[in-house]
Amino acid sequence: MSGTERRFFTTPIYYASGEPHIGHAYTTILTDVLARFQRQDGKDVFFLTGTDEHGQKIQDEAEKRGVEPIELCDLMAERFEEAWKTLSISYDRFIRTTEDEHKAVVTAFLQRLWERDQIYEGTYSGWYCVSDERYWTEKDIGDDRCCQVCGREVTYVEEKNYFFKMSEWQDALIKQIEDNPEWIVPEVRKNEILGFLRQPLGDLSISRPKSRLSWGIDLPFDTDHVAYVWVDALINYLTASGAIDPSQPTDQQGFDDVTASWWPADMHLVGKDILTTHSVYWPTLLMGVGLPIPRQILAHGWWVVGDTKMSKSLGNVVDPLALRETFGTDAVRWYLMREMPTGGDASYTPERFLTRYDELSNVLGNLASRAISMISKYREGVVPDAESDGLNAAIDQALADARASMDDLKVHEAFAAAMDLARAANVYVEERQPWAQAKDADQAASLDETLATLARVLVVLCALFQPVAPEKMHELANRLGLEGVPTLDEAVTVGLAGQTVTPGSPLFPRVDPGWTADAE
Ligand code: ME8
Repeated sequence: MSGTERRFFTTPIYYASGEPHIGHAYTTILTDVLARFQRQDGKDVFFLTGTDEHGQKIQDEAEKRGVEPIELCDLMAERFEEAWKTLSISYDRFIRTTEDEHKAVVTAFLQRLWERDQIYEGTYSGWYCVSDERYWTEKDIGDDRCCQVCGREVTYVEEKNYFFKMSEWQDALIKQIEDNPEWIVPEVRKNEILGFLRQPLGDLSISRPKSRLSWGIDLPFDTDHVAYVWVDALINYLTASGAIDPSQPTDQQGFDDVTASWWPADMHLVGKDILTTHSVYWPTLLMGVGLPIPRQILAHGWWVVGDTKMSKSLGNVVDPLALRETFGTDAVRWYLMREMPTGGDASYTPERFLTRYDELSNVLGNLASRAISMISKYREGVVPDAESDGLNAAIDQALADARASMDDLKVHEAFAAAMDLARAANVYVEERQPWAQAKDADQAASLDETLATLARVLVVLCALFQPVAPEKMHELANRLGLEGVPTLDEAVTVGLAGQTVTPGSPLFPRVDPGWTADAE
């Protein structure tokens, strides 16, 4: 392997029982932005997403539609892949849990747990939520007998189950969280998990009897049972990492040495609804087979409209994903990233969307248009060979702030820093007044300097905004005469003198969507 630093990012794998929606889009765009930023910063990145295709929810939905489960999964996997294409998601691998490779890794993983005496047979009796695929205790469900996550009615089941000895790993998990305060971010979520771990941790049921649910992966040691869908789903991260080779004899499958693979993941990005599965079930399962655990878990908040979590049809509210038809993909990405403080909740309103779009259009788009058109008008499109360090301090500041914010996972702040640089460049134009410099032959050298500085700042902005606005920044790079968007390091060193720029229509044109923006 090369000495380049590597980063492995994952999104949740989304249930193939329904269409992609804005919530899925948010997590996936956030992951894409982090992945693109790290690539821009010279890292070797592996970005994984995919679909979760087994379990009761899928079986029930397929039955409702009168199709086979795999037909439903094929359809939905295609829908997700199409959605990610339209939203410019640069994933490296799209995994489906019905793939043979994944099934073989799950089988090897369970076999390994079994051989390490981490699994025992028992009876489960209690309440079960089909929709969330979760067991609940009498105490959890209260008098109304409803699921604590989705509010749907739960059903009573009594069945033979295999259990993973999760309780054995409670102390190790608490130590991991306490010793590594940044392992779960944001802090409020870490504290929730620590609070949860103050109670004794139970063992985890990892199987479902085939008599009730057949759509799953067989347990290697009892084929009358399939793996619990969450265990199956979490293992996707390991499958895609390439760490495990199930075709080898059990002692050579890779459980003892993962160095030749992408494992462990650098970051699992998830919504706060699935933090327990990722920060309790998953690491303890990994401890059970003796594998390293993921390096970090980021649990973000909800997009809401009023008091409602946005994860289905929005009725009369303008769907943010539909806005891409009017404003373009990059505008939707920008809004979602800039408006939600990473980790917190955010309220979606079309008015705020427009306010954020105006920022793109009036600050960044306007700067690009005026700088390129002045180079065309005053210097026939050729970037002058002159001093270009008029905005050096602002450039250094923006790069340092953006990198620090990305390291802190404050994506909204990283792009605020990038936008501040564009603002500073607009102020520079007002101060230098290139239109006045152009009228005075004595100021030709000063005009050269102004234009060279503006060309230089545009290259840096192009590199900084690329993770959130890949389409438009690609276009901007072309207009600046570059072959592609430079990395952050290249952007500060690339020489533009003598390069020909090409004017074009506004990058972020004014559009009248039929409503007005609120005040900033
Ligand atoms: O839970 N705001 O899949 P899922 C922000 N298959 N994000 C939201 C959101 C909202 N309003 N609504 C949904 C599953 N999300 C499992 C995962 S992983 C091994 C298995 C996002 O289709 C958020 O990332 O229900 C949440 O965690 C995810 O969609 C749930 O997607």
